Amino acid sequence: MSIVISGTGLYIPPYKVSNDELVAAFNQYVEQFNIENEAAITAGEIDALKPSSSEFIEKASGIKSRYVMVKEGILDTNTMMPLIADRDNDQVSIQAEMAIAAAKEAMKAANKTAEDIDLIIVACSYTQRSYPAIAIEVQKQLGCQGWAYDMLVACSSATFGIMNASNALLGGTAKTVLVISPEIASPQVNYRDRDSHFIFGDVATAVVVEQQATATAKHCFKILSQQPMTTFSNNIRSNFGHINRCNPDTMFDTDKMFVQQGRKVFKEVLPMVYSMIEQQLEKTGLQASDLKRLFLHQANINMNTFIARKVLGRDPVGDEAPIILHEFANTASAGSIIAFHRHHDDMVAGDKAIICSFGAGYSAGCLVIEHI
Ligand code: CO8
Repeated sequence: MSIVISGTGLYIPPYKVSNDELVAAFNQYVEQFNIENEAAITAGEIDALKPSSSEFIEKASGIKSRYVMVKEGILDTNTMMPLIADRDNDQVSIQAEMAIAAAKEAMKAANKTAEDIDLIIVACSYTQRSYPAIAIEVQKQLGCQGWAYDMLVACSSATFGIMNASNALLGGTAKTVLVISPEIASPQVNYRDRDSHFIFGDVATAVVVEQQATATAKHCFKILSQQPMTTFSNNIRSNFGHINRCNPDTMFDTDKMFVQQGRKVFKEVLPMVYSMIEQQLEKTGLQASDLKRLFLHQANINMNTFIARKVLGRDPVGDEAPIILHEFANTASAGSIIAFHRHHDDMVAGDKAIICSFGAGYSAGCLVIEHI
């Protein structure tokens, strides 16, 4: 049985935050902090905080701006988090709302209606609650039958989700699968941390996965090979979880947000990823020169350029390895799918590509695909 990706969808949140806006708020916070703590800083008890800069952010990461679901609060030095209002249980939750919008676009691209979908996988870095699953809420709102579940593998959630979809099709437990990645990262960003205040944005992506035999869309991509992998690391970590409330003294500490050793991640993840891509190409009997496009995880432009150069043996040209970081920032597992969504319209039968994720865990996932 051949499995294809037959549609993609993208939901862009309503608000944009530029580097300049974030840096202005951060630097105002730094100034306030240093004034308030002047005595302790002078006594050498604590270090003065250093300012951030838009130039550094763009050069180090390639990020120019990001989208967020709620902007209110992020730039206010007294809050520095999005002020997301609670919704009643009978209202659609914010994460389901994002997921539904992306899902509808993917279904349209794949020529599918709610009756066709019999499995929904919500695959992302965080879900706003543990139960009922966001995927089951989306299932109800879309009017689909079958089954649905949530899964979390940080930046590799979308690729692992597509692999799970493919396994469900092969196992006969589903006929048409929606894999949705509503990444609402902004609540987990420490906007007071110079090293990471600029990294993330919110977004939702969706893909439809089905058998080649049922696919009717204009752009269908057969999955030639797929490989997930994980290896434990504390270098990207968040200790946020349901146990936090059991220690009121530490429940709001900064380790409950996104924390990383960015340099270490950069150095350790790169070799892991390009050797994985090489293995996948070998497994499918392909050369790097057979690839029309590399849809890579979007965490850092220098990382993407390095991987593309290593795989291709030269610098990528044109949109061979598309970058969406400048507009969206790091959107965790949605990044490689946004690149795929935005840059596949010109692909024709026989064109091959990879979709590759990498991030916290560590985790990495690689799919080799071919336009049929
Ligand atoms: N402004 C100005 N200067 C700064 C700033 C700033 N904001 N931050 C750091 N600097 C300074 C540093 O102090 C340092 O100065 P000095 O040389 O004097 O010590 C200098 O700039 C260089 O600092 P770095 O070495 O840290 O800079 P890098 O070039 O390494 O860039 C990056 C930092 C951008 C973080 C980079 O290391 C990177 O992108 N690494 C890869 C990280 C990565 O891929 N992580 C994956 C995370 S995504 C993921 O797994 C998903 C998790 C789940 C989702 C979470 C949602 C919230």
